[in-house]
Amino acid sequence: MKLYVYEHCPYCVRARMIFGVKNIDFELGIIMEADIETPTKMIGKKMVPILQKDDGSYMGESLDIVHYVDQLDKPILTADADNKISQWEQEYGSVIFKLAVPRFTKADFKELETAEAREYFYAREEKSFGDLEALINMSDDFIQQLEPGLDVLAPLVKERARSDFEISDITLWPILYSLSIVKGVNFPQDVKDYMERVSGISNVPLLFDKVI
Ligand SMILES: N[C@@H](CCC(=O)N[C@@H](CS)C(=O)NCC(=O)O)C(=O)O
Repeated sequence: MKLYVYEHCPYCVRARMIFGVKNIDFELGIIMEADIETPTKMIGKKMVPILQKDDGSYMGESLDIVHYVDQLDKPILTADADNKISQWEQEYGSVIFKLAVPRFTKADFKELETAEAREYFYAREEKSFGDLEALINMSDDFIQQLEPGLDVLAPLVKERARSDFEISDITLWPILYSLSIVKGVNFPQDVKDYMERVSGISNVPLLFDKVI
């Protein structure tokens, strides 16, 4: 199977995680940001992640891919989402993306390796988020808004360490993956431990080496 992604994309991270957690072999393919044609041929629109199954057919939508891969052998994602984690994602996801997305546009990701791709991505994200430089300049305020949320998250993820890997890990961890590109965030130790532990079992590296 081949999974097509953008490296920065948190939805793509969801799909990468299930392969890592279940230790299933797959090939990782990168689609360039300005490439409209390739994904459109596969699933009818410019969107990733896209899974190419062994029969050659394509599947989009991160959670559909996650569940498809999970059910290939002994499903592990049997529990419902943890409500407290879902609420936390709702409450703090938006400030995390205001911090992470402007940095994604400046970082060293494979899908941004050409000037055309980076320009395309910058324009795409400005359309969704507004002035990206203004967001960068507001980083201290956003970090201040976020840090109480990380304190709320600490006991929740500590608890997660005692349970099996679940769908809430698939939805929460990519948000923390995104946050790991942001310089100057004080992660409570339990959150840092969770980020590192799930990175290990998912085989998806965090972005600490790219911090901006
Ligand atoms: N609902 C989709 C959302 C995926 C998504 O929004 N992917 C973004 C990249 S992070 C994308 O492909 N955006 C359109 C584009 O590249 O122009 C899923 O869960 O897979």
